[in-house]
Amino acid sequence: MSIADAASPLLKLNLPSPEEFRNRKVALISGITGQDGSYLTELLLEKGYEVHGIIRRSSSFNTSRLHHLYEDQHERPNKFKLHYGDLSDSTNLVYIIAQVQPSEVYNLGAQSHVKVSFEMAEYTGDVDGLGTLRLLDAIRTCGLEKHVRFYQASTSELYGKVVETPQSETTPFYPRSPYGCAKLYAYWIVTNYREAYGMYACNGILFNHESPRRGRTFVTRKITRAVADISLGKQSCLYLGNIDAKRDWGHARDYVEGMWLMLQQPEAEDFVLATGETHPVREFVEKAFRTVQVDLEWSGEGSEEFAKDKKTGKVVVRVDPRYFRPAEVDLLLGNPAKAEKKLGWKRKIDFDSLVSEMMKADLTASASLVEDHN
Ligand code: NDP
Ligand code: GDR
Repeated sequence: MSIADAASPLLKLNLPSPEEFRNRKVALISGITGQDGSYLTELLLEKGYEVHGIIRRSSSFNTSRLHHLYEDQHERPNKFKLHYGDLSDSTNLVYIIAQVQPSEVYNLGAQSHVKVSFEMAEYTGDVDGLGTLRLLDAIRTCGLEKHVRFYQASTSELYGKVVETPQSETTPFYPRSPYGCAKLYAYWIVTNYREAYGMYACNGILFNHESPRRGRTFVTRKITRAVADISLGKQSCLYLGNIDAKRDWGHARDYVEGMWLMLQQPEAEDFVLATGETHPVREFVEKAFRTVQVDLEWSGEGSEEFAKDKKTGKVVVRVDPRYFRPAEVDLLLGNPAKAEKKLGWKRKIDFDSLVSEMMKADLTASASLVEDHN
């Protein structure tokens, strides 16, 4: 009697050597419709890759961030393809991997909202944790584990409760949400598959990164949209949760370049991408209002805190405990020294430029909506 070898592939695809395979430059992105997916697609198409993305079937339009790239495809056909799929569906992932035969896989797909993960803990664990395992196993099932380079969207949420600052690749993890716990599983399964099966698999431990394409329920975008609407008289007040939380905020465009760099190294390693600066939510709010010539005056304390426009005396910001989290990550501050040294990566866009770019985009969008309705 013999026991089957857990490391042997199920499918035997007719493959060239790993070196020849890499020259094909075919990328597969899960989470392609998200903020990072759209910037990464732009970057890879510019670099001459054929880009494939996994999209979820949705009753509403979910490819708005990719629209401009799709249009471009009339000029460069066959370079960009979307496939219906889901990180909760193993068979579907095996099918996509076998069909696309990617040389690089970027696993960006996730239920990525920390507050929502408290309400949808099991789902978040399934997609963000087990979904990563499913994608890794789909690669192995196809016998591509020595051919594919794998990027995992790990996160500074792994650090959670402050153990040390600044946080680096060697800082111990202490996640504070179902999202953080699911991503911790994903982090370790990536590490395990690298060690067990010799896969080129990396964790990019990325600190918060934002842009005009940031989802509207994350705090930065919620602020810039509201400030734009308030300045145009379309909204009266912005309601926020913990305005004392501090984050290390960079720009998504810089961070996707770091993802790509991680997959171009001689050996797979994990890297922190961060700016090395931290700012409270309150400061983001103040900076955003300043771009529309509003100075704030804060009053009250804790859940009673609010801010008035100094000129008009109107209350334009209020704390609303509904947005507090059952457990909070108070302070994130990353140390990107390893990425700077080994990848030659450095963020280019600073905090002030990030706020002003987001504000400009939301002012334009809000103003054009006014016209549409008129
Ligand atoms: P977004 O929330 O903007 O995008 C998430 C993507 O995942 C969307 O394309 C979404 O599809 C897709 N997705 C959600 N559920 C599933 C599923 N069940 N199967 C397949 N795809 C799914 O996130 P970001 O672009 O900001 O982040 C990208 C990744 O990086 C995420 O994994 C996130 O957790 C991680 N990360 C993000 C950081 C940040 O600051 N932005 C920092 C560190 C890590 P749909 O459009 O249909 O909803
Ligand atoms: P985060 O981002 O939880 O860091 O996760 P988010 O923008 O949601 O929150 C940042 C901080 O702001 C505080 N906050 C509020 N947050 C939201 N969303 N809405 C509010 O009204 C509000 N008021 C205050 C939060 O409490 C928190 O402290 C993001 C996601 O992109 C993750 O996927 C990623 O892994 C991490 O960044 C790094």
